[in-house]
Amino acid sequence: MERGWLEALVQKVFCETEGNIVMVEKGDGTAGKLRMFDEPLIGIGSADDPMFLDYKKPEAVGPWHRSPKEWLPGARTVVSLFFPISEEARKSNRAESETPSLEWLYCRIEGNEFLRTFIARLRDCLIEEGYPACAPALDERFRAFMNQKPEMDFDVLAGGAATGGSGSDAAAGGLESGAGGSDLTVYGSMWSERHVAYLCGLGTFGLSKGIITRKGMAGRFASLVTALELPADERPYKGLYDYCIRCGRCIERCPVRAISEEGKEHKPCHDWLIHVKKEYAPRLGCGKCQTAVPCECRIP
Ligand code: B12
Ligand code: SF4
Ligand code: SF4
Repeated sequence: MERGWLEALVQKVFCETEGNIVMVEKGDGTAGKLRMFDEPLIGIGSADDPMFLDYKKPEAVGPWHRSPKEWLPGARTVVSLFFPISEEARKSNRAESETPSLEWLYCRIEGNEFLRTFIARLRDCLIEEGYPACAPALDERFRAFMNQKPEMDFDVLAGGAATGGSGSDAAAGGLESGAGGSDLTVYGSMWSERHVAYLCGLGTFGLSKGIITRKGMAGRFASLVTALELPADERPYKGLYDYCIRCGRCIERCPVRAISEEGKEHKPCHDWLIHVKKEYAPRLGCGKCQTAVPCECRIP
């Protein structure tokens, strides 16, 4: 099978999946239509890429990060997709220095729902064509950790092989991060979309920790693993941060100073998102570090 076949399938599913256009209800009682995402960029990686083993190291993601064959025995290919946030939604979030725009919040919540529907359909289309597939983010084994202790059935700090583990729910939080020993708590997940995107050649990390793609950083990722065999894309970079020019604009943009020249702290960012949710529930989001910055919609 060729890459062109997958590209055509992605485009078809993207156009046919409902939910990318939403009505944004403004506080003044008016409502306006918003197209949340542009067509996705596609990156293809090999399920056997040795970098997946590196991701199990504590300094990368951690031993709870599952490799493609742990999601789907027989996996050959990993497909990572970057959905750029539309100009309209990006523009709306550029203006304010602190409050996230309503359009941005819709892209985070309704947008996430759209992407879950999209990736489920893409997975099902591949299965119908005879290629087993799994979208880790939708898998019942998937867990994200928000300042939580990963509950694994092996010793995390001993670096044991990641073979399962019950994990914990992403909604909780509140513990101190960075602790050693058995109190280790992390921000992370069993399948990091950004690390998968990096491996699939879609882009590199930035100082603010988002991935900068050739359509910039303002956007969201989705991915799947499949038994369909396709040639992997070449990674057009060598270093983790190659696309970041270290201009420091994201440092200035962050309302809670979570970013510095040394990198980014997840806790103040997470606390800010919880604060935003108090006002805008059921929505949350921020993304100031991804808008009005040189890496917003291109490689700077
Ligand atoms: C947990 C989480 C959070 C946490 C912690 C963030 C984090 N960086 O981990 C909080 C709540 C703070 C958060 C906030 C936001 N998030 Co968030 N979040 C996630 C989630 C669920 C898991 C992330 C994860 O697994 N992290 C793992 C840890 C290890 O990552 P890390 O510390 O950054 O990784 C470093 C190390 O690995 C190090 N490293 C060391 N050695 C090595 C070796 C190798 C080989 C490599 C590659 C790396 C490496 O380099 C990395 C970068 O410095 C993902 C969804 C998913 N399943 O992936 C979304 C996700 C990362 N979030 C996303 C977004 C958009 C946001 C927000 C903008 C919220 C919003 N929508 O308004 C903010 C932005 C914050 C920021 N500046 O990055 C997007 C990112 C899009 C992008 N362009 O990159 C994701 C991918 C969701 C999605 N489906 O698109 N998020
Ligand atoms: S704003 Fe500048 S420093 Fe921050 S991630 Fe983008 S390019 Fe890097
Ligand atoms: S790091 Fe977090 S709090 Fe700071 S601008 Fe980015 S999303 Fe907002």
